[in-house]
Amino acid sequence: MIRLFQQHQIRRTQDLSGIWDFKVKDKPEKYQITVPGCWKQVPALSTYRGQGIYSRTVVISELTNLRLVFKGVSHTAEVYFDNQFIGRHYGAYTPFDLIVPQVKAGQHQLKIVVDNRFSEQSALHVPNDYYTYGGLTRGVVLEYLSDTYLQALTFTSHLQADQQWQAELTATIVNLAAQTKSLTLAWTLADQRYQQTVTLAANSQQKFTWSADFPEVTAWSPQTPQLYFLQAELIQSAQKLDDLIERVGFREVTMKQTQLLLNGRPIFLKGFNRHEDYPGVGCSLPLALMNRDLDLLEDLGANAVRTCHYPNDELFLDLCDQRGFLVWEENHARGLSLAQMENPNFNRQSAACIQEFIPAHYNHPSIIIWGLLNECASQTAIGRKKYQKQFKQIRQLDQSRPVTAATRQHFTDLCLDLDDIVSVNMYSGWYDDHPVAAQLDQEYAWIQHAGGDNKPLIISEFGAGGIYGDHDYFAKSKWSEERQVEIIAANLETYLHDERITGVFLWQFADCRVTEQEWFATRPRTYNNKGVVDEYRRPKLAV
Ligand code: ADA
Repeated sequence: MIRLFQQHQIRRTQDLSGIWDFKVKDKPEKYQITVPGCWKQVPALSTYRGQGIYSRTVVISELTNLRLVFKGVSHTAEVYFDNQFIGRHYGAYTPFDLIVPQVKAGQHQLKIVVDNRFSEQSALHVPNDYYTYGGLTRGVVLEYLSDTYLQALTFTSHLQADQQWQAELTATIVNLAAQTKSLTLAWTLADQRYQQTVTLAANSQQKFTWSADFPEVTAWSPQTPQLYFLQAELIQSAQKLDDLIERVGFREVTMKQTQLLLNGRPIFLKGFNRHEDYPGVGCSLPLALMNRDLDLLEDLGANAVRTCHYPNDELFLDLCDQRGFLVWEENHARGLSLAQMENPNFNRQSAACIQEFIPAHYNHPSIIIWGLLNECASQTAIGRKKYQKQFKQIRQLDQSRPVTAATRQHFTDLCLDLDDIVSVNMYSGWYDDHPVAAQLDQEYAWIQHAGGDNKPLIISEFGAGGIYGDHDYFAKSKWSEERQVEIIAANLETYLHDERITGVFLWQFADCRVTEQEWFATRPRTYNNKGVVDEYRRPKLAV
């Protein structure tokens, strides 16, 4: 399953989830492996970093253009169809698709060589305070495409002065044929219909728009997460050629001075940072465990999640849409130094990640903030140029959401003027041994002069390590559950009662695995232990 709703009623699709053949490159052993999944599920491969080969046959029932959709391969994929190389993709956390034209009916061979090694070639996947797993970690789908097909739909809603909703819609249509095509594009949304004639030149791609008022709809909000199906169909001489369905919510995110507004009303974000990680399944959580995480977050009183530090599986975003969670979704990057940002592949790989995830996730009403470059070199002039570039690229792709970058360059950050929302990671009581309120006051005073005045302020990380089961009632030494409680409580008491703050994201929801060699010395058990639940979601005292 790749989405929580059906995206096509006309286009034929085949979910390739299941058991695939797998082997490690240049080794004879063969395994039967689950897709989606990480190869660490196989006991013999639980720490393997290298190249792995996934293969399976697919049966095609009629001559067709075939589209292969990969929701996430960690971290580099080379795809072969009937032993012909058809494409390559870098980056574990963004979807990509490949088209094989005019495939004949019958059996065909699909092979994907997956690589999760760190090297100069990889600027974003580096040894880090989370783990880069290997595998076809998110869903894979095969689609039968007509020559002319709907590539994407976007939906943007706006609350007008009379409190009525208006929406701007776009459809991107591709014509693979060598002739011009004239078709009908039929839209349906919230019981309204609209049709237009569209003409596409041979081998072209074009955008078409529809804009309308929707006086009867219910707004999407955490209290009423009302969703609507947006459907577009391509019709030629009464024959339906293709369709695409998106699930959307009418909601608007704006800012008024230091406030963040949802549908015109101020909101306060009570959030957690969450990594996609779970023992046994790595980053490839099945739906049941994703949903359980949201149950636990709801139980903790949270209304928001930050997808630190990369775009998430769309199934998780679908759940957030459905359950009314507010999401800060982030471009892939964590703690990159200036030298790492100067990797010759950094600009290209970052731009590709943004180019892939923002359009793919644009329609999720739950996403209310885009984030970028968590704790990278924002204190340097060269770093600033790279921040500027990413802010610009995101804003070109989406003007409807605020953009922010979480910083820990206290008093030296050069990029606060670029933010729509200022976001600071504060570890008072853990790394920094000073009183929470006094530190916040100093930070606040600096922000006002560093380009962050009159903007909403979010404490995007705060927290403390606590090892599940480690108790030290009297001394409350660091790493004990008692000390973790004390530090989190002191931070929360300050932030939740301070009117200058628009939201908090606790670091972190659950303990997550880290890259071993580079991180073990400061990360007992080779886990980042700042979760309020451990990796199995067993509650610590902090809960
Ligand atoms: C940073 C970083 C997190 C995590 C955290 C920590 O703020 O953004 O990914 O590494 O520190 O635990 O130190």
